[in-house]
Amino acid sequence: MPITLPNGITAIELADDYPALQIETADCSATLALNGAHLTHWQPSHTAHPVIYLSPTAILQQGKAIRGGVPLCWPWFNAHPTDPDSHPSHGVARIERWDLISATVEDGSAIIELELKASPVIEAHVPFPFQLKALFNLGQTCSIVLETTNLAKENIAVGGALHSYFSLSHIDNATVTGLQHTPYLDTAARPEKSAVQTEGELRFQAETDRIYYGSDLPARIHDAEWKRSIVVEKAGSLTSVVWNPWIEKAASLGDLPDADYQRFLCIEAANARHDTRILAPGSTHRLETRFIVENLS
Ligand code: TA6
Repeated sequence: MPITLPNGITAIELADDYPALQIETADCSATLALNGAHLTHWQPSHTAHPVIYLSPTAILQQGKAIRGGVPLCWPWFNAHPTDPDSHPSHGVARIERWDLISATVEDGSAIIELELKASPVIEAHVPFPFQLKALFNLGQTCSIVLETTNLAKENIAVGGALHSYFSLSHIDNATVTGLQHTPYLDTAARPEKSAVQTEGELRFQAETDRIYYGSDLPARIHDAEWKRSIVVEKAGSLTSVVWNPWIEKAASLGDLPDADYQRFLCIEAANARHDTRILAPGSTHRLETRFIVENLS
């Protein structure tokens, strides 16, 4: 990493040739891998448990997505819209090495900017020139911005998600509020089916894979055991995804311990399905999310 790092941010390796930044400030502890510009850990000083879940069997290898943390899914969400067999699920940004552009510490928060530069792998999957930046503000709260600028002479289509894995004491202790009366697509159902959420408190007893439509966040994850709520905000997104793989799907994932579906929940700020954005030449789209932890008395 050619830039000079300030006090509070140090360069580490999470595995051989797998560089990351370790952030230790008065306000938080965090870890940010350069592969995928992937936040793998964030814990503000006022909460006793990590906020972001990371699989203990996550694969830390170039070209592989990290299970857990906040994968930056770009420039499509889930399967490639037209040729899923030729392109990686959730795009290329989360599997490629990013460049560190700047890192500062201001008032207890680490402010870090990374950029994804074109590479043969990316050019094989992304048919347009772009600028892609990831901006992190890590302190008492956590903000992430994925900023796409269209460098092409024609419109481009950009989808994706900030695929945030939140750490739980146990899925049975977790409820989600803020999504009542919101329409969603149940993509775990076969065939997929549309519905409207009726319950004020969403609980989890099976595989849950829902794309909520509308500007439906903030949502709150309440953890009764850890006596905290995680507020998930977003901007630049009209679809939110709530995902837990549950037993069978968890067992099928080689980079997740079978029982660990009990230890996380994903709430994602997304540009999924019809919310894929069309960017005119020279225009910019910012997909944003922010996490706030509230301790419950
Ligand atoms: O965001 C939910 C989802 O699209 C699920 O359908 C599931 O595939 C999950 O993402 C994880 O995808 P990954 O490619 O990281 O295994």
